[in-house]
Amino acid sequence: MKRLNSQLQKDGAPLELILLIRTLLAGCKEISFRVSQGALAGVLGSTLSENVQGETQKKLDVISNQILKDILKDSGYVKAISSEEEDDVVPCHPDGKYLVSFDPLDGSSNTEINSLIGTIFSIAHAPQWMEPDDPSAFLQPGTQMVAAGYVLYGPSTMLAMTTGRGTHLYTLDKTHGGFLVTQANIQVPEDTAEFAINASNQRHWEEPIQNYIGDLMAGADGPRGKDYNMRWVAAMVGDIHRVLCRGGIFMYPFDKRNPKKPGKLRLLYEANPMAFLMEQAGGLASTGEGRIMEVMPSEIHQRVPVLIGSKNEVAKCLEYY
Ligand code: AFP
Repeated sequence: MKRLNSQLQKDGAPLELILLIRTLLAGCKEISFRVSQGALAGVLGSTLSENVQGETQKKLDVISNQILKDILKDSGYVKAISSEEEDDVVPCHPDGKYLVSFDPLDGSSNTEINSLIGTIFSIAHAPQWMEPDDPSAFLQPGTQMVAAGYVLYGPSTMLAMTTGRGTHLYTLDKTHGGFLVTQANIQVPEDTAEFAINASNQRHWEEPIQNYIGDLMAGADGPRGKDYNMRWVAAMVGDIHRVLCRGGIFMYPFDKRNPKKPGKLRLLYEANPMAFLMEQAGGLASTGEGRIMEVMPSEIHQRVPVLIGSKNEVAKCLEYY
């Protein structure tokens, strides 16, 4: 099986980017180890603090954030970091060539039930003019990403990653500590009969998504003429992994509750990296109004609506908008 390095070289990734990715993944391996220790290592449960989003932080949120922050700051490859768990950007090395954005532990409520969680990341070039503590350099559209991926801490630890030459799946071989390619150039099936949405929010949705989901629920008796199944992991990383592997549509749509929060998911840490992975695997990723990767961020913690997955199903959903 091909190793991470060989795949990245084959895809034409520059040496410094390869070294940065290896550094980031070394941090993820440590997170994977801590996660697998669970209650034995005392890493489960909540802290008494809240993050900038007003969410109570889990111990594993804080631990994972610290691991990634420390390893990336020390590496010298990174000029600044933005993290879902940090209020502001974290300045790193003044000569670092890259910017890294991450959600250190996506789906952290799942830690309490030993269910799927993961780390989501994206990498972009750091402009030369940028001061390491300047957040404005992070305000670039997702089309500027040079790499993105997630590490899924499940029954096996898996990595899905793209550097713009296809999306590849890797599995962590814990016997020697390396990620091996277990599926190169994964292609998302274009059609599907599976969807993922938190239906408890239905009364807050806008009309297009109400109508679309209504038609899916009507199944074989409705206009779509077939029965659909529904799945919800409560960790985007788990839902997107399923969609990448066997097709589907994942939605966290615009929701009328709070106009300041157009959707729940964060553009930089969740929507953009997943959109890059999905597009590179032949899928689509939209806000309902346009391509996720073309959204110009106005602030680092910005939230966006997300409709992502199998090409024909996302296209069908967009017809309702
Ligand atoms: P946490 O990491 O704070 O648990 O949030 C996970 C998440 O942002 C995303 O991964 C899920 O798809 C979504 O929230 C689940 O949200 P609800 O099930 O609460 O609607």
